[in-house]
Parts: sequence; structure tokens; C-alpha cells
Amino acid sequence: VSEILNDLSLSSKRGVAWLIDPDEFDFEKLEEEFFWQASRAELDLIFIGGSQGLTSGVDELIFALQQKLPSIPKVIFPGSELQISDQADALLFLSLLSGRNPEYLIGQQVKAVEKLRSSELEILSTAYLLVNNGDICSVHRKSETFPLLNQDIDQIVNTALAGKYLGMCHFYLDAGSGSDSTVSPEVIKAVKSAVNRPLIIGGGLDSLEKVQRCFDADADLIVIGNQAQKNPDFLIEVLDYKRFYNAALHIDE
Ligand code: 1GP
Repeated sequence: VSEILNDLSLSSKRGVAWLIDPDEFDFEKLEEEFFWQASRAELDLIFIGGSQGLTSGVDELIFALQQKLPSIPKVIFPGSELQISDQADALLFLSLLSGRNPEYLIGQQVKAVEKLRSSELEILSTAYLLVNNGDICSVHRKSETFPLLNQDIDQIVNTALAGKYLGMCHFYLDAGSGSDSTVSPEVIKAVKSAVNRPLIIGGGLDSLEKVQRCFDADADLIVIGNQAQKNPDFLIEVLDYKRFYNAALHIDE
């Protein structure tokens, strides 16, 4: 998975991840056609996790996804250490650097180690920053931390760079699931050029215009959660758009 992310970062290609919240996902609702389309349209990664971090059914979910989309890497995006499953390919080992709650900076991570020591999961050290226009989201409520504001670009860049200096290799700027605002293109550009590492952007991406703004700003991988849950066809539209976007970049090169 790290290779996939590095490849996206080093090339000008853009990637798309589908985020599934196991607390809300209903497998039965999706038709065979959706899985066929997702595979055809080259979904890059599947993220599994949710900010509530409640469920214990992650193993079963990954098993079912493995039947439908065997070739797409499954990555745990843990809402808590309860959501770690060694059935996945990799784990985003996140530290919530935008906040100052020790439980989400290092507490949950230490609790996770016992499970991780005996697993073969690829561990992706990831600086995780909540960034939006001040919207309240579930990560904010659960972590009892406030997001950084899009307008505070220097503070966001400095926080991301602190993560880089601490040795983190991947960067995830998240506006929060279902957020009204998104991470701004100015923030994406500034962080990408400062860290020069794989940059993941998510939260509130519910239209192709918003996706395009992220791609244009140099996001390597965008994450679609809520809107795919509401309307699975939207994910396919985003994937088709990504292929078109990458093909156009290729022609320009
Ligand atoms: C949230 O980045 C993800 O953690 C995805 O957000 O559910 O709004 O797509 P959405």
C-alpha cells in the first residue's frame, strides 16, 4: 500500500479511496453491478473504519469485500483500536496532530501495539489533521479537539511538517465525515509542497467539482465516504472522472 501511495505521490496521477464505515454499512444494499463497476473503474484503495470506532464486525466486512473486490487493497482507517483487523492489508497508524488530546496523539496507539505486534499488517505512519471552516464533525466530538481552520495555513503547514520531522511518512487532511466545508485547495497546495510526501484528502467530498478542486491542488488520494454510502453511483462517477483526469495529464506530459 505504501508503494501505491508513493507511486501516486511521485507521479502526477490521482487516486481514489472508498471509505466504508462498518457501523453504518449495509452490504445487502449494493448490487453486483456496483462491484463490477468499481473494479472496472480502477478503485485504488478501500479504507475501512469510522470515527465512532464501535463495531467489532470489521473482520467479517473485510472477508465479504475480499469476495467482491479481491484485488483492491483494504486499509484500516481506525476510529479506535477496536477496529484493527489483521484480515486487512494495511493500517493507517494515525496520530491526530491537529488536536492536543494525548489519547489520540499517542494513547490509542500504545493500546493498539499488542494487537499489531502479532499481525502482518503493513503499518503506515500517518500524520492526521482535522482541517475545515470550523464545522463540527464526529472526529471533533469523539476526540474532544477542534479542527484547524482553513484560513490558518501557516499553522497547518507547520503541524504537518512537525509530523514529517517526527518521521511520519503519510499525511491525511480530513475535513471530517459529511462536513459542510472541505479542506481548501490553498491548504492542500501548501501542505503538499511543504511535505512532499503522499497526501490524502477527505471529508465532505460530495460533488465532482469538489473532487476536481482537490485534484487540481495536487492531492494524491481523495477519500469518498458519506456520499458513496448515500449514492454508490457517485463513487463510480468519481472513479471515471479520475481516469479521465489521469489520462488528460498523461497526454499533457
Ligand atoms: C472522513 O475523510 C473521510 O474521515 C471521508 O469523509 O464521509 O465526508 O466522504 P466523507
